[in-house]
Amino acid sequence: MTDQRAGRILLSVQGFNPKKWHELLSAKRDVVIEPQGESDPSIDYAVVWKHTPGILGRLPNLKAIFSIGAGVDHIFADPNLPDVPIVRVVAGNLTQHMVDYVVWRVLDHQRQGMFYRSEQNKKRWREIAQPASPDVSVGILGLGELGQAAAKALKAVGFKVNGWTRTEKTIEGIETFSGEAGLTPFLNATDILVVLLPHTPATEGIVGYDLLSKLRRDNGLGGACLINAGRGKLQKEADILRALDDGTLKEASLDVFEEEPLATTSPLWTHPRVFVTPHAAATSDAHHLVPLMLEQMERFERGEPLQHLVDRKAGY
Ligand code: NDP
Ligand code: OXD
Repeated sequence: MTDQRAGRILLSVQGFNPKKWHELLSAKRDVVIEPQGESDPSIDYAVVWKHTPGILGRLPNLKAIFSIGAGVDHIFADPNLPDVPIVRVVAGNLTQHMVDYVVWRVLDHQRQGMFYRSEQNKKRWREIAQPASPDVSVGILGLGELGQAAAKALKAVGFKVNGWTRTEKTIEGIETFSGEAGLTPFLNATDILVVLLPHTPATEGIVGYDLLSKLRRDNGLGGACLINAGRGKLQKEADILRALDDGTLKEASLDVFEEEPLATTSPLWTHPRVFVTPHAAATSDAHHLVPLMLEQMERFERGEPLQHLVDRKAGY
């Protein structure tokens, strides 16, 4: 019966239980989790998160790959990736979650949340400076879907906002910098750094000691703060710890890590000025994302172009 339905899907996921994804996708289409044999011509689409490397190369009629996340580094990790369009997640619900996370963490650093939580534990009644938002400059590395939405929300709260991108951009109310030449002036004008870059060969390890040392420390917050919700491979954790311990960095909020899950032995877990979340800033929700993926497949089958395509050359 179900064989009559168009466009069979391979669902290949590692790292979480894809039961919900399977349930929702298979309500409309045939879904398999393993190709049949060495070459499976029956599959049209792949929906993936950290798929088994090489598996997509066994699908000679594959028409498009759908990433379960906004980031696609997990797809490019496959050395045998077939040359078909890659669609990434762009969705209002995911963007809103990221905006909420960024605004939460920026406000916590601005309002000295780490200091006050520690004071409360000691039952100490002591006030320290909390500069108003217009006196704090937030710099966002990456002004894409998520970075721009976060920038607008922070601007609406009252913060000064800067952004850094690969290509030049003009965005009302945001001071923009681009390319290698723009990075140092961007950092020199930033009190709280928010990282919302994709992980590509060009961005790997960018958040190291050298970058952190260029942030503005002589500010009303009492030092520079880091928030990384992009990817763990963007950061060098040993450098972050060194920067925290020598005063280059005051505090950090980290949602992503070089290796996930973060090892229980990592000193980041217990560092008094580090706030850890388990890659939970903006989780892909099957209920919101499956309808968007199915809609894209239908559009494609009607001969319309796919949306939110990844630029293979840029890697994001
Ligand atoms: P986009 O592709 O829309 O935006 C990426 C931004 O990064 C663009 O502004 C781009 O510049 C900039 N950029 C890329 N490479 C460079 C470079 N070499 N130098 C300077 N700027 C660069 O991505 P999204 O905003 O949708 O997502 C960003 C990342 O957030 C994802 O790749 C993913 O890793 C992460 N993420 C994390 C989640 C979590 O829960 N922690 C959830 C969702 C996403 P330009 O504008 O010039 O192209
Ligand atoms: C994503 C993520 O890329 O969840 O969407 O990290």
